[in-house]
Amino acid sequence: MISTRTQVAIIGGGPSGLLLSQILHRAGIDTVVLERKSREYVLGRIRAGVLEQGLVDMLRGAGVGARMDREGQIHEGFDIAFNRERHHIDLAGLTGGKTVMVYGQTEVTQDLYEARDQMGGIVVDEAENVALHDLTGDAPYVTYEKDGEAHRLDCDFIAGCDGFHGVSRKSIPEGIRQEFERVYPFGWLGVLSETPPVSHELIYSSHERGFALCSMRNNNLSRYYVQVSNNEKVEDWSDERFWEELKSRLPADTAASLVTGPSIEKSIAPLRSFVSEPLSHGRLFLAGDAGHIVPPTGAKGLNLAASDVHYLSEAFIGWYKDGQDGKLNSYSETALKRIWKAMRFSWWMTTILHKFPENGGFGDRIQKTELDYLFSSRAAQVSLAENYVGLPY
Ligand code: RFL
Ligand code: PHB
Repeated sequence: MISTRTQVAIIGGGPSGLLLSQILHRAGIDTVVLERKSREYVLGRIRAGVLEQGLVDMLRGAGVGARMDREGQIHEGFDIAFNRERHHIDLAGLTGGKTVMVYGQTEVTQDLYEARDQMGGIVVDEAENVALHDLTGDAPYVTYEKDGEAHRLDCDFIAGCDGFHGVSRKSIPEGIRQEFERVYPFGWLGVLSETPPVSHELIYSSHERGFALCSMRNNNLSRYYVQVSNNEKVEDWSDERFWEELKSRLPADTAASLVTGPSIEKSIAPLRSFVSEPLSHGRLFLAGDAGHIVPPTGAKGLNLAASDVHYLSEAFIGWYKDGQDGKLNSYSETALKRIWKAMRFSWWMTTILHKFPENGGFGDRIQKTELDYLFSSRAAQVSLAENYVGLPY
């Protein structure tokens, strides 16, 4: 058994774990990140694309904002397509100038890995059989295997940043953990293609055939999604079939100007709302997808991971610098308040824009009326916009 020690052991090298490690390192707090997959695998995952101002500021503050500021796109609004028309949501005008940044999660993760390497941060990849021990005592530790050798990592605290399928959440005893969940009867089939985006802003489309989203990564890289039922298989979706389906769900003039091309990535993501409470247990603290999942409709998953990391890094810094445990004790409650607001918003965006097979006549009318009301009411648009650009933290 090889034994080492750190102050904060971080499980998971996704955006939550890497950002937490970067912020703590800059504050003089020692961390080790344990990641189950290879770096190549982590950097190959295509996920989020929309960053709130809060995350943008955090990345800049952590010294990892330079490439984002060069290559990212600031978006002042987006469109909702409905009934063959596009309605503009003027985020900046409705929120007193607030905007979002379109910059891929893949790029954020790459920038964080580079910064960790430059600062000599330790990220152990392909760490297998990670297990958490003695969470409720003063001396927790983590065991894992790397290249066939057993390791033990002693620490003061463990940050569980290992996503929805990780081990950290499951290390909280079942009697203490409460889970709240809604699984939707559909998923998103996503395609990445090296084609110019159909519009310079995002288009969320509500259509009787189902939801569609036109997004992007840069001027020659587009990201498109269509709602599919839960039993669809990605192998059954040729590129041709995908483009036809996407076009059928967009207003005719938008569909006519869509440039298609070969997909360079294609995958189906199920949609789910999920919260595990509390987010801490003894010396274990959960952040990001390890503690909660939102459907991607509101573009909130990565941004919620960032606000968790903000609260958690402040709490650790308070403990190490000032000997204060107040923010550690209140971390779960503080983070959950913001999480539930994003849960509500993501659920609502999902509800108004997707086709729900079980809706029935009444449900369909209410859904159409939600959109009618939204397009005709500035108050409703202000509410959408303030949530989309991100509630303060
Ligand atoms: P991650 O990214 O899942 O990273 C967790 C890491 O932990 C590792 N791991 C383990 N490591 C060690 N031991 C174990 N036992 C482990 N088990 C797991 C994993 O390999 C992984 O590297 O969680 P994190 O860091 O909390 O980040 C969360 C975000 O990735 C996620 O919320 C977003 O991608 C969600 N999301 C979006 N969020 C937004 O804010 N804006 C968007 O526009 C947006 N679009 C999306 C999305 C998610 C999507 N999918 C595929 C779920 C679009 C899609 C299609
Ligand atoms: C994306 O570009 O992947 C994306 C954008 C907005 C969303 C979800 C995903 O709401």
